[in-house]
Amino acid sequence: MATPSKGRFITVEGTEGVGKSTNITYLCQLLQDRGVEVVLTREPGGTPLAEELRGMLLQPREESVSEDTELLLMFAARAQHIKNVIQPALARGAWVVSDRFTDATFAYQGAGRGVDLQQISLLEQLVQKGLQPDLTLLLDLSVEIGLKRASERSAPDRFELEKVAFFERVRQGYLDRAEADPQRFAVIDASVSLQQVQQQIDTALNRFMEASS
Ligand code: Z5A
Repeated sequence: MATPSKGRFITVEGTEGVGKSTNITYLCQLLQDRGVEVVLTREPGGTPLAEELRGMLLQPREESVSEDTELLLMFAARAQHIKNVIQPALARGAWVVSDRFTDATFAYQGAGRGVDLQQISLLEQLVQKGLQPDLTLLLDLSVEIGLKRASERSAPDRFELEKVAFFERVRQGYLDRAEADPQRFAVIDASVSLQQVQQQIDTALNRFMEASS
């Protein structure tokens, strides 16, 4: 299969414990096997400053964090990430694979916390200036199984301390975005075995590469 020369932006999304970290490694290997230069990154984070902001955002704390503070810190980290990592990589023709991007803001801060989606859209325009992922893999899994998988792996961060109802809203927020933009999203059933999840990722990537070559 011919490898497209232009840089592409792929994001991987989903609620807690859906297997993003596990499957991103697989996705990057698939791309490298096709001769693509891959830049693997994540949000919040991806640059030294943005990683500091990530630490502030995820650390459980006694002081309550206002929704606006959380939203603005997410976009502050994103602005730094876009300017210093994503744009330069795309400009030289590399493919950027990001563990989460702005769909997470619409799902967590929007659907989860109840922040007005139009306010998020305004910040999206300000910070991204039209930049959007070319492909988004949404790993979808019941909240119950995802939280169980995540809890077996590490201590909970500030988000993982939220109640099940919060994650149900986040999951629905993601599914609504996928339904509204089926061209960009591929919804992956993450409830099945790792091998079956990876088969679905293979299919989605093949379809995307054929469409963009
Ligand atoms: N956040 C936000 O609110 N707004 C935003 O705009 C952005 C982010 C960008 C950090 O994200 C937090 O930031 C996040 C949302 C918020 N909330 N939290 N917490 P993160 O992506 O760094 O953290 P995470 O969502 O908690 O990711 P995670 O817990 O690391 O999950 P994961 O990467 O999706 O899962 P995993 O580590 O690959 O897999 C979990 C376990 O399941 C592991 O033991 C695997 O071996 C196992 N696994 C994976 N796949 C399978 C299958 N198919 N079968 C069985 N077991 C499996």
